[in-house]
Amino acid sequence: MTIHPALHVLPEVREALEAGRPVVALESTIISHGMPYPQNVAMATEVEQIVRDGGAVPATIAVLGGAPHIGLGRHNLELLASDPTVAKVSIRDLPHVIATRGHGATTVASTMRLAALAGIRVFVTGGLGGVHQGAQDSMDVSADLTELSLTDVAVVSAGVKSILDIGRTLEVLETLGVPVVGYGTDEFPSFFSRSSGYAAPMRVDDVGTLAEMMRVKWSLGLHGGISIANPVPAEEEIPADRMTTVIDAALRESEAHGIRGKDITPYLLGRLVELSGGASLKTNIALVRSNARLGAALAVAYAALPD
Ligand code: PSU
Ligand code: MN
Repeated sequence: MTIHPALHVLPEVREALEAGRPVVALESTIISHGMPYPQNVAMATEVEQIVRDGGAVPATIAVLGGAPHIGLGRHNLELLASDPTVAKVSIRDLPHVIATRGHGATTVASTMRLAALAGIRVFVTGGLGGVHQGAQDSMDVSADLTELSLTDVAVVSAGVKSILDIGRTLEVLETLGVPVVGYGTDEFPSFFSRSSGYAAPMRVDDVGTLAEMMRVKWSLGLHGGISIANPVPAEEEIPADRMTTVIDAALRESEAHGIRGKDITPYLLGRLVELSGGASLKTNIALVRSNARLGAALAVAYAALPD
């Protein structure tokens, strides 16, 4: 696997990639636009340590001064967490932020693409983007879904929040040929809650089988990602009915304020933290920790497969 020459790869990450050792990609929109400061930088630092403790090298991905970075030092994590000029960068935004030498926090879609250009096959995040509620009219469907259909990276998340239309999101992923796996669960999780009312399209209970799915899929030339939905630990979940009240209030406010496009997800996440009195943030951090443990174990299992 060659590493694309435009990437700035942290030496530790480059050495691991060249030696075929496990590496886990981490996104940065969750840092810059998904959580408040300073909990965001604490989360980002802790999650990197969890990946290390699990036997893999963490590579947080972002665009800094127009350069796509694979792996960040402390100073850059702090910048992403606190600098208000950091743009939210999805796939369509990559050429602009690079050409204008800007700072960009990468979404699931753009993190996947940059990870793949570095040869990283496992990526850990909190929640996927998807089909927004009301997308029948607004046509607001996250580029995360198209990217999952294109790019060969396994993405560990805690499912899809009910700020999105979970049923339609699952339908689009099926159309795009993306395997959606419930990890240790028959039900697709809804981020804050272990339940969603929707069945997980398939279930796997061990990382060895997940690694084998990755190998099989790509060796058959079935390009694209695998979505691994890891339910939030039971002791940390917020029951779906309690979250629904908060989410409905946030959605009504976003409509009243005319929030649209790339601003809607960050707006809703911020309001959820406020309206839940901080409970949503606590659960968000807990589920990212749990996803990091699973992602590290998966990267280790995938690296151990025979060539
Ligand atoms: N869901 C979260 N936290 C996040 C995001 C989603 O719980 O930080 C971010 C991710 O980076 C995801 C992006 O890729 O929002 C989706 O944004 P959009 O719908 O504009 O594609
Ligand atoms: Mn959108």
